[in-house]
Amino acid sequence: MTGKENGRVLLTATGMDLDDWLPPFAGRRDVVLEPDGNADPSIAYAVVWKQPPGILADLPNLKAVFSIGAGVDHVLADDTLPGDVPIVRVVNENLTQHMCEYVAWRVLDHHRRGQTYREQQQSRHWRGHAQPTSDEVTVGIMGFGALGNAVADNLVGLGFSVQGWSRSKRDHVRVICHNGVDGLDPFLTATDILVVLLPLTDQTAGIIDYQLMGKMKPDGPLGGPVLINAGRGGLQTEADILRALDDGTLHEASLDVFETEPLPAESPLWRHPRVFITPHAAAESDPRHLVPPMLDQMDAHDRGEPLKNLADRKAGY
Ligand code: NDP
Ligand code: OXD
Repeated sequence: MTGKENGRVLLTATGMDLDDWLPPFAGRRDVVLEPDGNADPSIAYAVVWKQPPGILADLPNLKAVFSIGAGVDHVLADDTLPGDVPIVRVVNENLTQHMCEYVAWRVLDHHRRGQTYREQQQSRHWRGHAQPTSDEVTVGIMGFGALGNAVADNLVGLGFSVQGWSRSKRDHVRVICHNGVDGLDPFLTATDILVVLLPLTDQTAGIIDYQLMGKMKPDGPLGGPVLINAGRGGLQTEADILRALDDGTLHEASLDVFETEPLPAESPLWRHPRVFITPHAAAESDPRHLVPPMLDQMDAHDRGEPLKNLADRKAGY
């Protein structure tokens, strides 16, 4: 096959450079960056990151939309999205590995007092601090799905005590699992480091607020609770994070995602001495690893096989 025989792929994104996404499609499917006219019949699949609203509205032969990320909030934000088209999200070893690395890096940096030692280095101050072992620290993973489970396995391997919180009941041999609204308080009160890996939905928007941070274990071995958010910025209230940091409710934070991205230059988070910022880079979507399985799924679907890793549109993730 040259790619001509198959339906074409619409590749569209906002705020992201697509140059690296084109080569992996070569020889398998033709890619277009814009539909030919309003009701382009040649497009069978769309691969999207924050698609321009309306671009998917009138494609008569659109069979599925592939999200460029694990989250699908950016796809569902488009009110004109056809109601019956399946949405495939990313569940991929490479992306998972990136997230495991990011979370291990941030957890270990807070655990090993990275910020304190960086400040001491600035003033050439030579002083060691008492160091708890990892099993004395409880990491609570909020959002215990594909990424949360892999991150948990990795942290268990590093010796941390790990808990998970999900919507439905989950089990894990080495992780204490909590779920639902009733499970949230017991999960939070035992947590020293909160790792947020939730999707952004109507239920989770704004969940990381002052009240929630105030429920975390106040007197743990790290000098206070730590927040790591690698889920979505819409999950957090940044004014509450600043308030919690400044009144001691929260000890430190690592934030990869923000209410507004890019994080505006005037945000006080940039300058806060106990906040570590990365620019939504915890787990980049690498086209070399993500496009081949997307193409395989498109071919399989054309042969009549069911799509894998479908988002539940009603649940919003
Ligand atoms: P999954 O869908 O596999 O897991 C989501 C988890 O969140 C599940 O455990 C789910 O519960 C839980 N959850 C959803 N809603 C609720 C709720 N209302 N209450 C309690 N738990 C809830 O997603 P992934 O693990 O693949 O990805 C998670 C998120 O990570 C993505 O949606 C995306 O926003 C973010 N992400 C960020 C990246 C970055 O670079 N910063 C990169 C990749 C992803 P249940 O198990 O019961 O379904
Ligand atoms: C994702 C992301 O959802 O990169 O995969 O944010």
